[in-house]
This record gives sequence, structure tokens and C-alpha cells, in this order.
Amino acid sequence: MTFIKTPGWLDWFSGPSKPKFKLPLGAVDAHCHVFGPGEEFPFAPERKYTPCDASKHQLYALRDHLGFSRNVVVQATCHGSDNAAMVDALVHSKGKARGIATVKRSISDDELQRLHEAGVRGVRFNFVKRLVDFTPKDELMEIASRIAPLGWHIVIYFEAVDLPELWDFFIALPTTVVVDHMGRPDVTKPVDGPEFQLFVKLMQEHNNIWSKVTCPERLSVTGPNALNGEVAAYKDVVPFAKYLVEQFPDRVIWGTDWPHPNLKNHMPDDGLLVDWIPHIAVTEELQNKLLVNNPMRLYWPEEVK
Ligand code: 0GY
Repeated sequence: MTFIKTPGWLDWFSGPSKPKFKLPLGAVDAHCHVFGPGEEFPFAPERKYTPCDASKHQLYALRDHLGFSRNVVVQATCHGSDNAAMVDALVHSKGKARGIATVKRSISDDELQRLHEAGVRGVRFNFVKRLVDFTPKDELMEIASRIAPLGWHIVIYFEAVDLPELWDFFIALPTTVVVDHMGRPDVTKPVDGPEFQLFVKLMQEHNNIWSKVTCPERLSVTGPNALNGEVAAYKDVVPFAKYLVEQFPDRVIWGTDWPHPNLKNHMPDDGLLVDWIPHIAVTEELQNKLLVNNPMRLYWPEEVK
């Protein structure tokens, strides 16, 4: 089937720069996606956008170019609950990729087991209204209780303004919970202001809650240009990510978010995104936790001594 991508959609950046920051050995890109290719893995009828193609081969070429060892491939909403493209990426990764699926309550135990064998280690609950239709909380809680015995965790994606309303549901989840993109703070507001501090409180009070300190390109207002070469690209996002890395060094992970769905103004150079990391994790110890130890504990626990 041929798909025409949503007007205004930017393709991912081809020819990314080679990062100056040398990633630690065994670094994990813990948030990225594959899109189709649509001819092989059609996009879901209920999708809210039609992306460009972004194949497993292109993802793994980027992994090698940037210096990552492994990927965590997160099911994107354009594929709905058909996890075929993501699973195909996992099974062709030679064990170097694990995945996060989207499932419905109708999924059978056998199918959950097949996903596990392919390398899936969690499910994603998405509350971003522009991306998905509403799913009743009792359905999500039922899914949570079924995936918990597999040792899986739950990835949640929401906007900062919706946290108060979702709080009780989040804290009732029975597994490790990983928040996408720091709960999407409005970075024009202060780090010590009530909105971001509510998210910090969530992590302080619930030590099963982790955060991805990801997506500066999505959250930034100042953009990718470093001023006078002195400060980081996406400098307005640095204080938020650095704060979480320093407060919760054992519960943060990082990923590129390649191929960067829904960006219409600016598409990041993934090499530049990697060069952002030492601005938020300023010591070797913090970098190792963020990029190796933490994602390994979550996704490849059997390899952690
Ligand atoms: C991201 C962010 C977005 C999209 C999705 O699954 C998705 O469609 O996650 C977004 O548009 O903010 O993490 O890729």
C-alpha cells in the first residue's frame, strides 16, 4: 500500500554529524521508533499522522554511526496496536534491540508470550490527545495487571498540564513506570516552578517511576543553535534534564527519538543530540548510569550482574 505523509512533515535528517561526545561502551538508545516501511508494514487506519518511512536498517545504521550498542524500539502511534514493524526490527537486531509494545485488552496470553520472546519488555500508555483516541483507565489497568507477571514495565506519555488529573492512575500502576520526555515540561517556565516540581514530586514519592530525559528538540523554544559555541544546543531544556539526572541518577534513561515524529519546523541532527548528553550528565559516572547501567537494568536485566 502506498502512503502519503502528512503535509508539513519533515523527513528525518540524513547524513547526521559524527558526535564529538564519545558514548560509553555499551550505550543504549532507549527511545526510538521504526515507521513501516508502509509497503511492508502498513500504517494503522486509526493513526493521527502518516509518517515518512524509517526502516530497521536505517535505524541500525544510525546506531552504528552514533556509537550506540543497542536500541529500545518504542511502538509509535502511527502503527496503532499492530506491533509487526517493531517486532520485525527486534527479531532482526541480533539481540541488540528490545521493544515497547502497544496492546489492547483483547490480546491473548499466547500473543503476549510471543511478544516477550521477540524482545518486548513493556507496554506504552499514551495520553497525548493529538496522538491517540481515549482508552478507558480500567482497560489500561487490566493490561497493566496482565503484563506485570512477565516482568514488563509501563511507559507513559502525557503533557505536563495533564499530570494532576492522571496522578492517581499513575501511582496505582503495579510495575516500574517510565515517563516519556520528562512529562513534557513547558521549558519557558522555571525548573523550580510548580509545574515541573509536581513531576519531580511524582518521582520523589514513587521510586518505581523513572524518566526519559529525552526530546530537547521537541521541548526547546531556543532551538539547536549554540550561542558563541559556549552553551549547548537546546539550552533551555538543559536545566530540566540535568536536574532529573542529578536528583534521580539511577532512574533516568536517554534516547534519540529517531525518526522524530511530528516535527514540522526543525529536524534535529542526531549527532548534535548526542553532543547534548554531556551537558545534562556532566560526569562520567552519571553518563554511565544514564546510557548503560540504567537501561541495561530495565531492558537486559539478565546481563546485569
Ligand atoms: C515521540 C513523540 C511523539 C510521537 C509518538 O508514538 C508516537 O506517535 O511518540 C510526538 O508526536 O510527540 O516520542 O516519538
